[in-house]
Amino acid sequence: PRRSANFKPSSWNYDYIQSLNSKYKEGKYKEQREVLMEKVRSMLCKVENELDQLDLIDVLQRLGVAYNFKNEIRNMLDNIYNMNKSKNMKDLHASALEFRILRQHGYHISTDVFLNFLDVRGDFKECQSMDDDFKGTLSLYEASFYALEGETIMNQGRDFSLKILEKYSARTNKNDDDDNNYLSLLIDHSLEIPLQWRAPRWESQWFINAYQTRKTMNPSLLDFAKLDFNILQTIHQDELQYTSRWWRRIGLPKQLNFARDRLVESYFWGMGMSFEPDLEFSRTTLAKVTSLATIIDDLYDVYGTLEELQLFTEAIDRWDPKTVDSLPEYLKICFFAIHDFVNELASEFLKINGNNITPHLKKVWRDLCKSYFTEAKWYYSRYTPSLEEYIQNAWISIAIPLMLTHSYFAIPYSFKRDELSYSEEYCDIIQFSATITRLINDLRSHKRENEFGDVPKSIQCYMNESGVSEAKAQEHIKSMINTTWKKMNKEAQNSSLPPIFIEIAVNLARMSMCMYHDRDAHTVQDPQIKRCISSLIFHPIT
Ligand code: F3P
Ligand code: MN
Ligand code: MN
Ligand code: MN
Repeated sequence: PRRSANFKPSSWNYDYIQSLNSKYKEGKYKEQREVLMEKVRSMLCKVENELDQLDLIDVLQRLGVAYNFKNEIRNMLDNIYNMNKSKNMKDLHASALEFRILRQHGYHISTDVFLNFLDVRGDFKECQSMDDDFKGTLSLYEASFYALEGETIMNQGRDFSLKILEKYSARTNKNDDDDNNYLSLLIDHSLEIPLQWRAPRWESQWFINAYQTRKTMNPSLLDFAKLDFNILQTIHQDELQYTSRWWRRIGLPKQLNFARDRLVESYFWGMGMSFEPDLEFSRTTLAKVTSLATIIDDLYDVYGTLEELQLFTEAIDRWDPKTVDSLPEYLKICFFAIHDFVNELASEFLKINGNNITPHLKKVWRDLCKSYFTEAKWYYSRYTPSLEEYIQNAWISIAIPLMLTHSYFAIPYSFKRDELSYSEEYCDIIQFSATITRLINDLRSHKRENEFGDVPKSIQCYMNESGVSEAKAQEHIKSMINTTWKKMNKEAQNSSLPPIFIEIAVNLARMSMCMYHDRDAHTVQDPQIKRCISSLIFHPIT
C-alpha cells in the first residue's frame, strides 16, 4: 500500500490571492515616499559622530530601508574603516557595533578589537561600566554570530554575553522607563534568534514596530520605513498573483493530491531571500521551483513505489519526452511539469542573454532526483547510513542547490553576462547554505517524517552511529549548524561570486533558521506562521 502523509490543503486559495489589492499602489504614496526618502537622506548626511553614524546605519538596516542609501552608507563606512586604524579606546558597545557593521559590509576587521575587554586570565571582564552594561553585552552577543572559524575569542564572547543576557531577560523587576523597555525587547528578540540568522523582511517588520517604542526614535524615518515596506509589499503581491496564476495553469496540486500544495510558502521563501524591486525574476523563479520541488519530494518520500521512482529517476536523467510513454500517468505529469518549467525558464533566459542554460538546469534536477532516489533506496532497504554518508547526499536532497542554481540565473547580474562562468561543481556558499538548511530542517521535521515513514534523518543517523540519546544528538546537530555558519561567514567574505548572489544564498540559510526555528513552518500550517505570512505579504503595516 502507498504511504500517505495527510497534508493539509493550502491555507490561502486562488481567489483570495487574486483579490489582493493594496491602496499603496496609488501614485500619491510613491510621491510621499520620495519626499520622506530625501528627508532621511539629508538626516543621514548630517550625522557626524562615528557612533551615531553606526547606530543610524544599524537602524536603517534593521528597518529594511538601507538599500535606498547604499552609496551614502558605503562612504561613511569607508571613512570609519580608515579612521579605525588610528586606535582609540572605545567602550564595548561601540567596539562591537563597529565590528559587526564592518563585517556585514565585507570589511576585513580583526577580532583584536575585543582584546581590550579581557582580564589578565583572558576572560571577558564582568561589568564594563559602573551600571551593568547590557547594551554593550547585547552588541557583543550579536557580533559573535559574525565569527569566522577559528576565532575562539568570539566563542568566549558569545558564552559570556549569553549568560548575562539570559539573567537580564529572566529579571522580573525590569525598570519601567522607555529606554529599558526598548532594550529588553531587543534582548529577548536576540536571544530567540540573533540578527545574523534573521531573514530580512521578517526582521524589518518586527523592527519597525520595536523602533516605535524607542525614546530617540525619528518619526520621519519611521514613516518612511512603513511606507517603503508597504509599497514593496504591493510589488510582492503582484508577483505572488502572477505565480499563483502560473501554478493554477499547470494544475499540479489538483492532479497529484498526495502532495503538499505550498505555493504561498514557496513564494515566501523567495521573498525572504531578496526583496528589492529589481530581483523580481529571482523571487518568482524561486517560488516556482520550490513549489515544484516540494511536490517531487513528496512523490519520493510518500507516494511512489521504489520501482516507479526508479523509472522516474531514469526518465529525468534521460530528459527525453519521447521516452516517457511507459511511465504511469501521474509520473508523466510530474516529468512534464519539470521539463516544461525548465524549458520556459531557459528560453526566457536565452531571449535576454543569448546563452543556453538548459544543461545547467537539467543537471540540478538530475542531481536532486538522484539524491531523492538514494534516500528511497535506503528507506526500502532499512539502511541507516553514517552521519557523514547521510550528509553527503542530504545537502543535495534538501533542494537548496536546485533553488540557488535557478536563482543564480534569475538575477540581473546573469542577464548581462556574455560569458557564463557558472561552474558544474556547486560552489561552497551553496553547500554551506544547503547544509544549514538540511540540519535545521531535520531537527524540526524528523518526527513527522518518521511517523509516516521516511529515511532516518541526521538525528537518527548520529544516534545510530554514536549510541547517544536524542537530546545529545540534537546538541550535536546544533553545533554542526554553528560551525557551518562560521564557514559560511568566511566564504561570504572571500567569494568571488556576485555579492547579490552571496546575499541570496545567506538569506536562504537565514530563512531556514526562521522557518524551522521551533516548528516545520513549510509543512505544518499553524496559526503562527499563517499570521506571519499574512502580515508580511497580505496586510500593510499601519
Ligand atoms: C523539499 C521540501 C522540504 C524541505 C526543503 C524546502 C525548502 C528549503 C523550501 C520543504 F519540500 O520539506 P521536507 O522536510 O519534506 O524535505 P526532506 O528533504 O526532509 O524530505
Ligand atoms: Mn520530505
Ligand atoms: Mn525528502
Ligand atoms: Mn525534512
